[in-house]
Amino acid sequence: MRKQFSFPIILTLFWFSHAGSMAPTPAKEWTDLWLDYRLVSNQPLLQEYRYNLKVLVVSSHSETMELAGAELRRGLRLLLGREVSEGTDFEAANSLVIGARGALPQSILAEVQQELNAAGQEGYVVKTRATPRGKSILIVANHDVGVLRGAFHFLRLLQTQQAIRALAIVSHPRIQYRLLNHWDNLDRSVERGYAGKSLWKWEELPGTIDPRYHDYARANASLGINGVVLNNVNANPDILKPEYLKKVAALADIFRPYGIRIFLSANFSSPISEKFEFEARRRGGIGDLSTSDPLDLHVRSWWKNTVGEIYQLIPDFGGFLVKASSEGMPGPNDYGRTHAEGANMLAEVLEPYGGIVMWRSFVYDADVDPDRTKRAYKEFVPLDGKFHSNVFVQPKNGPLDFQPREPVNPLFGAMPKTPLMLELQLTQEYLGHSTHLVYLAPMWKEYLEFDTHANGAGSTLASIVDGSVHGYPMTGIAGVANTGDDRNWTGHFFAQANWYAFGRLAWDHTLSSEEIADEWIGMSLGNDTTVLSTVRKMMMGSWEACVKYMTPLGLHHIMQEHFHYGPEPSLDKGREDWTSVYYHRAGTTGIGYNRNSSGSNAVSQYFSPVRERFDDLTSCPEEYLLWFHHVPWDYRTKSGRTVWDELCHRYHAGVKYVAHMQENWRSLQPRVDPVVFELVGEKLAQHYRDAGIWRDTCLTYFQRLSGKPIVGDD
Ligand code: GCW
Repeated sequence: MRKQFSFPIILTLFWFSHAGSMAPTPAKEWTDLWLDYRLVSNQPLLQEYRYNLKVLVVSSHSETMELAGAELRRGLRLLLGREVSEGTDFEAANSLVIGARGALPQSILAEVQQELNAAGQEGYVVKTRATPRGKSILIVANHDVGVLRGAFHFLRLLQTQQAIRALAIVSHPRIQYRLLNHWDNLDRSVERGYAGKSLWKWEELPGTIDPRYHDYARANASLGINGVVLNNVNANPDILKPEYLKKVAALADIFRPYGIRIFLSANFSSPISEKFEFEARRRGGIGDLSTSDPLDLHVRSWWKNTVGEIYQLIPDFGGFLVKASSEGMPGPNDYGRTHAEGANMLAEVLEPYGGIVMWRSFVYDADVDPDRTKRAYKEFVPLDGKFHSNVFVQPKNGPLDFQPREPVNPLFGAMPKTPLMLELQLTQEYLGHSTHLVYLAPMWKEYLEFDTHANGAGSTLASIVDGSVHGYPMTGIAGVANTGDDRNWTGHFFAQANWYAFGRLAWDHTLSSEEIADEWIGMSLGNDTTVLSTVRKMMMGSWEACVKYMTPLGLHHIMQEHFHYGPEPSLDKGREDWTSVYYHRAGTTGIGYNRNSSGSNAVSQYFSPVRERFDDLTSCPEEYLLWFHHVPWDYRTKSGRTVWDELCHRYHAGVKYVAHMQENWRSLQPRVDPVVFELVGEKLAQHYRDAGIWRDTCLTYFQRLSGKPIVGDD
């Protein structure tokens, strides 16, 4: 039945069925993401909010302050169900006063001086204030963009139905560069994108401005994301041509008032003439040179001119993200130069403008080591201290490639003199694309909280990335975006939560996954307590379930080649070709990749005592068992089951969890928006089918090697 209704028909039916009722609940506005302010349902709170929020006082006028004012006006109108009046009296009771330092009267400044100092360049203060005539609420900051972020924070309090009687919030980001990386191509395809085409309509820009650019910037501003890399790291050199730079500049103009700077991925061959035809990714560039050797003076001046042109158009351009000498992309290695020489050449020309280079460490040159997971460390650690001060090296969270679960990338902690920008992946390349419901915050927290012991106990990944361990002069975090032009932005409604969670953690990595889930659910699905507790439970276990039905016990990279969605454990192209059998190393006697000290010794790249913990079979966490060890099929795991039985158990448990999610979701039918209910239900049905395929394919394949019966109850 369900499938007979197309999406617009469902919407129309829903609208008609509610059109005559007293208080129609509109179908969820997809474009608003977590910002579709709905009337506060808790009556006492609604009265309290209405009483306290009668007047809005906006202290000054700039594009950013206009945005903050408009957001509050709209938000309050929808949340409180009535207009707030505009005022100019900073001392009025029951008012909301917003302003940046320079525009605040002395009386207010004197009261918030300390908090403003603590809020820093990017943060804000939200504070209840006693005026001579009663109470007011201040949203103040050192700069306008802080006020905008504070406005979003304040609205979030109302959306999640928090008390606002005595506010004393000072918030500032723990990490300086908080970026989304788009792997968007100029033809609007998106590498590893599962939510439609690219948001950037290059063919229309700069003349036509899609309103979604504003919606996108608004959503990011609500999270405090302050930079966007527009194009794929497998970069097309054309992005640096003047006609494209004009398009980029148009986007920069839109994003600027939201506190978001533009960055671009640069192709290392850009200075080379297009007449030079190379293979696939090493195509010619857009310049007139025959080389892109970073030490060549012509190459350096080509970049200098190009960067100069960029800053003419985009005075606050952020800098370049570079994938070089990696997966066929050109780079300094082509000329016998190091990554540092390549990165520094770009850093030098960006430096006078305050621009930075983000140089990815995702390299795995087969000549470096037979174990792919060891290669980036071996290439990059010797370069520590050789990069210019405006260069980040950007490693992925794990040493392989965004697997459902990996141990932490050992580069973190091993480059104390080089700021490392953590790269996470929001788009679910290896975690079920936009079909599986997988809440990624618990995974990111597992990485962030992992203690590397780089500088003794307490050297968590988060404290390396935020600069507290090595005192980095700049700090950064990047997330590979999961957005596209799909109506719901991310393909799966629940994938919006990963965008949200990334932004929140980038701002404050100490937030818990539960807190973030609660915020997102409250803002996106409402504050019904049953909805909150049921959806939170679904989300919180969803990543662990995905690990179980895909790659339990430390298995990795057994996905279908190229597509990376379904299982293909039998994929074999010879040992050194990094296909499934290279990674799982399953045979008739056992399973797992021996990376301990008797094997590839990848464990040696970790700090003591992590190294010893991973090295020793008995102390190695079982989550990474088959990542670091090859064990016989009869090896006893901590549960008392053999490794074979444990694999069976986990594959079954993972799939069962998806069935539970389906049941839980069904139970929410009367409580959530019907369109969301329907579409998520359909996704979950496919999720369940495909998780079953993972379980059956993997267990059948491994069984042929273990020779043991598949155990488990379904
Ligand atoms: O995981 C691999 C992906 C590639 C991606 C590459 C990278 C952008 O399969 O699609 O290319 O990682 O991170 O550079």
